Amino acid sequence: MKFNTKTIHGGQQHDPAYGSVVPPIYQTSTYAQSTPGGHKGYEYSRTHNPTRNALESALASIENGNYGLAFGSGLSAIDAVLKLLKPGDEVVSTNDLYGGTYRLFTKIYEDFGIKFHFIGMENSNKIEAYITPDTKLIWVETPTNPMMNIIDIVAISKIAKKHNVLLAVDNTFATPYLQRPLDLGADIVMHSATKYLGGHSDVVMGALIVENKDLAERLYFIQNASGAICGPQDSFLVLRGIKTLHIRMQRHCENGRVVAEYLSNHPKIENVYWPGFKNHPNHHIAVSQMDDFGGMVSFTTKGNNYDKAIKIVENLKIFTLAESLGGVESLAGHPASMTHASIPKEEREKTGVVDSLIRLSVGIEDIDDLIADLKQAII
Ligand code: P1T
Repeated sequence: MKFNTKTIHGGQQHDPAYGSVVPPIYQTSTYAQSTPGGHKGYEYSRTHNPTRNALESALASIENGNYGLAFGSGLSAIDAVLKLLKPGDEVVSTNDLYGGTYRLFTKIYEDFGIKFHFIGMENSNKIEAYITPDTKLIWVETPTNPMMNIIDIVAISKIAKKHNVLLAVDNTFATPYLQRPLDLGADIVMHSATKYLGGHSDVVMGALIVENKDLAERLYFIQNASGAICGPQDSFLVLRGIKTLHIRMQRHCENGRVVAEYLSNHPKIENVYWPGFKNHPNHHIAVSQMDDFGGMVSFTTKGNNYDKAIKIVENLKIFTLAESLGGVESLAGHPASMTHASIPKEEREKTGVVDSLIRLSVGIEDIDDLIADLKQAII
């Protein structure tokens, strides 16, 4: 089955009860048993729920994995991966990453005795120096949030395999429409399904997808034992979102390209971060591991003025000033004061998250309206 067919049919079957074509929302916490243990495969909805299972099968299918797991948020999915570790273990992580992920690593898991090395991974040769016998996980976000750095998944997976370390890739920005990390050698794919997978800014959800059975079993154990699952209504919504992922992503990519090119020719703009530019430092890697460049674009204005950046995001009328990304509607954010405010200023500035940085999630509206909005907003 090819990708566009998978988004609609992958891992799906008509509901066995009445043949319903769309998986019903099984809004139940529990399931009747005829005798203790005498049930139809479902006993309690933290452990299994048919609507969530339908979604988990779809997730596995679109990421070319064998097992999918859905969680109550992207961060709870990451949290489940971290629970594979124990005190004394070390993690090598991308230094430019979602602020909430950084906060989870440094404010929660460092206290549990896990050591994190945050490094720029644009040059994959740099990683090996940080790997010790205690390293158990390499955490990669690509493209990174918000600087749009591109990390070479194949190269890093070779290093991970050589040292017997798990490689997890946060595939939120690219989605499997553009990039399939398991095919590139990753062990775990993670998503904030809140974003492109859901696609309509109406659900908060996370996902993990793996190929390996033992790893899947460990993660299912954590999912059930820790309990950060998502509900059936949200599972239904994300399953519905996935069915149009391919056509939405196609338009996100088309609009993202026009916005990136418009900004790069704008006299008041200093830098535009978008992996589709030939002069993006890892454009060649983006070309090799992604099928297009996505709908996320970040930029800075000349003079790096905080107040001016705030004014620009306030001026926007069709782009909504809001946290999050990946929905059909265009959003704009100011990472330094919003999504990445939990990273200390000196740390975030090292990776380029300066005061004038603005991040756009380019939606699927008419591109002329989006360009006109940017034109009137940029001062
Ligand atoms: O918000 P949540 O569903 O818990 O997902 C966290 C997360 C993980 N990984 C990436 C790459 C993300 O972008 C996010 C969430 N990001 C935002 C809310 C944001 O505006 O960047």
